[in-house]
Amino acid sequence: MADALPPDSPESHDDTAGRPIGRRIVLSTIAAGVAGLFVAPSLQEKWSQMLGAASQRDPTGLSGLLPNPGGFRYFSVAGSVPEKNASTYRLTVDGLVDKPTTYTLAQLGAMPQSRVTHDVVCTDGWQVDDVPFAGVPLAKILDAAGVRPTAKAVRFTCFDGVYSESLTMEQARRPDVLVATRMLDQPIPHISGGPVRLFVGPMYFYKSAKWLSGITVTDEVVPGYWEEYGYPVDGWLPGEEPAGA
Ligand SMILES: Nc1nc2c(c(=O)[nH]1)N[C@H]1C(S)=C(S)[C@@H](COP(=O)(O)O)O[C@H]1N2
Ligand SMILES: [Mo]
Repeated sequence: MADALPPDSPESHDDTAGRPIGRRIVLSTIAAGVAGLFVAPSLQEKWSQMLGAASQRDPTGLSGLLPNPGGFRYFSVAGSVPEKNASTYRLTVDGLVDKPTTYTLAQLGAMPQSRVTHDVVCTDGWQVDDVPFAGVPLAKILDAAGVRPTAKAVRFTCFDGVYSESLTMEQARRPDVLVATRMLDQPIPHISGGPVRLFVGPMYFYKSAKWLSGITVTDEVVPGYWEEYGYPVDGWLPGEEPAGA
């Protein structure tokens, strides 16, 4: 919820001059400049079909130019993001591990899979209830890499070249944290951060980094992209914070 954020965070609802560029301004820029009138409608059509949900339009009509199936709002801090597929996608795991590894999509698919259904909640005020995500529990990937005793946290990077996120080691090992390859029981489309995105069920959706390409085990939490602008590093949804955390 917005009131969980610092008053002048980039997602606050009273953007004024002099503050960092607000989220809705970024969204508008994407709508007007990148997705544009030409590309967006066909994507929107495709997505509505793929995800079997009606698209929605906002009152300004601006974000309505973006694919918005089932109530999801497309967000990217990067203006354009390269598309990756089964032959070009790679996930690297490195840092404080005994066995740095690079995974293909097929290799991720061969690992133990898990399905987690959770409400998706953005700090901007939109929410989609009971969204199933599936993929490899992050804990399995950490185990396979052999996390060293000095490790305290995990840093996530993305092939958009800009976004990053972080979790403590304890958070990262929760069963509701996935390296997700499926969303709504379908492969994750590019626009939703596919082919692989992080899914952190118990936290605000900004923690669920799209277009995941790097997992680096670190000795301390490295605040992620929005966290540099004042977002809580521990992005627990209301009621999800474990006692004593
Ligand atoms: N790489 C990347 N991941 C990201 C973001 C982003 O801008 N870039 N935005 C975050 C935020 S604030 C939200 S609400 C969700 C939006 O995911 P969606 O576009 O699938 O709705 O992605 C999160 N992960
Ligand atoms: Mo968000």
